[in-house]
Amino acid sequence: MLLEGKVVAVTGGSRGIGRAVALACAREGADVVLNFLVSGAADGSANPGQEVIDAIRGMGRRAIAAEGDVADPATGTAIVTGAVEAFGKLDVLVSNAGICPFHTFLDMPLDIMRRTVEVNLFGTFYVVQAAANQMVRQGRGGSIIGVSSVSALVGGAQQTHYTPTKAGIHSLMQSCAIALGPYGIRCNSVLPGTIGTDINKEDLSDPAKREYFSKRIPLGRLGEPDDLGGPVVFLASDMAQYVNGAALLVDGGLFVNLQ
Ligand code: NAD
Ligand code: RM4
Repeated sequence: MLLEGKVVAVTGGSRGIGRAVALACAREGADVVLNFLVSGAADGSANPGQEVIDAIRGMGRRAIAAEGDVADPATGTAIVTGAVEAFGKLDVLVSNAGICPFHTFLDMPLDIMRRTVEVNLFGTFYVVQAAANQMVRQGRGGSIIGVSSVSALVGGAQQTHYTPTKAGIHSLMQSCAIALGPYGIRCNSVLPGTIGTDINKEDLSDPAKREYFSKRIPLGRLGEPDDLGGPVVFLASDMAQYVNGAALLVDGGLFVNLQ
C-alpha cells in the first residue's frame, strides 16, 4: 500500500486517465477527492463521477466529489476545502482535467483557442496554487503531479491550441518544483503518449491513424488509461521522495521512435 493514509485530489477524474489514476491511488490505500465537469459527461448522466466514487468506496476507501470547472479559480478552492472538511488534509494533487477539441489551425475559432488555454493551463495553475497553499499551511510537504503530454515536446497540426498548453504544464511543474521544493512539496509531470479515451475517440476512429500509431509505438499498441496508474502512484508516493522537477514519458516509446 504505497499511499496508505494519504489524501489525493484528482481533477478530471470521472473518466479516462483521471478515473484510472483515482482508482489506482485508492487501490494503494488513498482517500480521494474527485473533481470532474458535470456537463462533460460522455454518456450525459447527471453525475458522471458517481461510478468512480462508488468503486473507491467499494474498496473500503473514502471518496467525495468536488465537481466544477477548473477554469474557474473557485473550483481549486472548493477541491481543497472539500479535502480538508472531509479528510482533514490534502497530501497529493493530480492535475489531470483537460480538453483537446481537434481543429485545423488556419481557421481556428478563437473561442476554442481561449477555452483550451483556460481549462488546460489556467485551470492547472489555479488548482496547483490552491493545493500548494494548503500543503504549505499543513507544513508536511506533498506531491503535485501535472498531466502534461508527449505533445509538450512535439507538435500536432490539429492541436495548435493544445500543444502549447501541455508545454506550459510541463514548464509550470518545473518552476513549481523550484518554488515549492523548500516546503518539501515535490512537483513533477507525466507525459502520456496516445491513450485511447473519449478525448481522441473521434480522431482515432480513422483506421489509418490507429495503424500508424501501432506501428510507430515500439510496444505495439495504443496506451490505455490504466497505463498511467503506476507512474502517477509512484510520483505521488514516498518511493519518489527525491524526485522533483521530473517529466516522466508514459508513451510506450513513441517519442524516441523517429522511424
Ligand atoms: P477524457 O475526455 O476521457 O477525460 C477528461 C476528464 O476531464 C473528464 O473527467 C472531464 O469531466 C474532465 N474535464 C474536462 N474539462 C474539464 C473542466 N473544465 N473542469 C473540470 N474537469 C474537466 O480525457 P483523457 O484522455 O482522460 O485526458 C485526461 C488528461 O490527459 C488531459 O489533460 C489530456 O490532455 C491528457 N492527455 C491525454 C492523452 C490521450 O491520448 N488520451 C495523451 C496525453 C495527455
Ligand atoms: C495527447 C496526444 C495524443 C492525443 C491526445 C488528445 O496529448 O497528442 O496523441 O490523442 O493528446
